[in-house]
Amino acid sequence: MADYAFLTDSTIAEYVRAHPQLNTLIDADHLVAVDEIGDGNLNLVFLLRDAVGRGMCLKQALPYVRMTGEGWPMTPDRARHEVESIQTYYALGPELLPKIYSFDAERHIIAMEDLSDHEVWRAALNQGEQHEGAAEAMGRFVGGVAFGTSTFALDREALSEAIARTQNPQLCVITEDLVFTEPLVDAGRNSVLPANEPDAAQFAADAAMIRAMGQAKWMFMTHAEALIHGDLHTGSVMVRRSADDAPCDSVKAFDSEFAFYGPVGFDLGALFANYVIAAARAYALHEDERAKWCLQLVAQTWDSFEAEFRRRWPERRDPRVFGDAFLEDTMMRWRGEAWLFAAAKMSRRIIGAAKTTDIETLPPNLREGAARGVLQVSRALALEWQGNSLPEHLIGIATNLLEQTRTS
Ligand code: SR1
Ligand code: MG
Repeated sequence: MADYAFLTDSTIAEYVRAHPQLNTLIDADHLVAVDEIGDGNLNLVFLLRDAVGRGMCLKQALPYVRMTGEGWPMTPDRARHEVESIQTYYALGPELLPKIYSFDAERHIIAMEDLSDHEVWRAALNQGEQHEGAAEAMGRFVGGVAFGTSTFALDREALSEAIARTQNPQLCVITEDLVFTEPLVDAGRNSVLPANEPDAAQFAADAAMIRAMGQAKWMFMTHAEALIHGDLHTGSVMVRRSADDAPCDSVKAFDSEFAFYGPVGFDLGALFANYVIAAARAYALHEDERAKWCLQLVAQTWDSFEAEFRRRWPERRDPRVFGDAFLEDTMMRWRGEAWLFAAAKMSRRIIGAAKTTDIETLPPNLREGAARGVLQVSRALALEWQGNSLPEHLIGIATNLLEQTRTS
């Protein structure tokens, strides 16, 4: 039994009324819409609108995983991790984050900016929309976080305090199990189409994949480089543009409840993986030009990540040993690690729990090839992550494999 009350349509107005700082932003006595819109795996998400058109989002962490129900308990303290990480990121550059209005630590409720003039990027990609500038913005976001929350920007005491405060073991274990382990070792949560069972079996028996996932999991568990988002897939990004052919005028990262001090390549790999998944969908639908556009996002994110990190580099705290040779080594290392984490992040979405709508909403005859293609790209990246990790090489590998494996 939870020891706090869950929000419902009928208690939301009372909740807002009881919090004067919220009641000045939206009129609880004249709400014209209260919609529960949570489509993620974990939380309740309500969107409110008042009679003069003002909106607000209230997000509440449940004490269990929403996707499965009470049988999978999960700390609601994840809401604090989300709020604190957003506040940290916000201080580095507010334009890429939602505004936080309040945080209720007893009921694990975050009140934040209504972004209903934005779309979830994954939904937009699924509809064939091409939001220019979003991948570049997310690269800039990861670059800013990689520098601004790390030893390059913080003194030792502040860094140690930040690492201690942001320990997030229960959420990390989800990732360690679902992303790195279970695609190889089924814990009863895996599922694929019957036609993809041989693909999943080959994947689990692939010695290079097992070796690579060991490396990836160990890095995830031990490399406390920066306050990474921890779940930066295209469903954790909101995009907005003024017209179909206009570039994005707003891009927001949200849902950072998995944030902790981890490896920078993990967030890059999450983005790369989801671009490959979006491309697999586009290839399956024979939208080849759009598939190529999706894959180009890998280069856009990498380039803007690198540019942002290099832009900040002259401000680093300790240039005595963190010199330019170190910078080059680190960039190269992160680029390879992004391949490794991309391999993990794309395969878990095919084999394990918590799949993606990009693939799952394809009809089975097309899904078969798209799933096979993503698994083959994953295996290729796991084999080559320590070699040529230029974005163009990843794009080439994915183009060839996704084109070859699609089914009709
Ligand atoms: C049990 S949570 C499953 C997944 O949902 C989140 O979005 C994360 O990706 C997590 O792995
Ligand atoms: Mg999420």
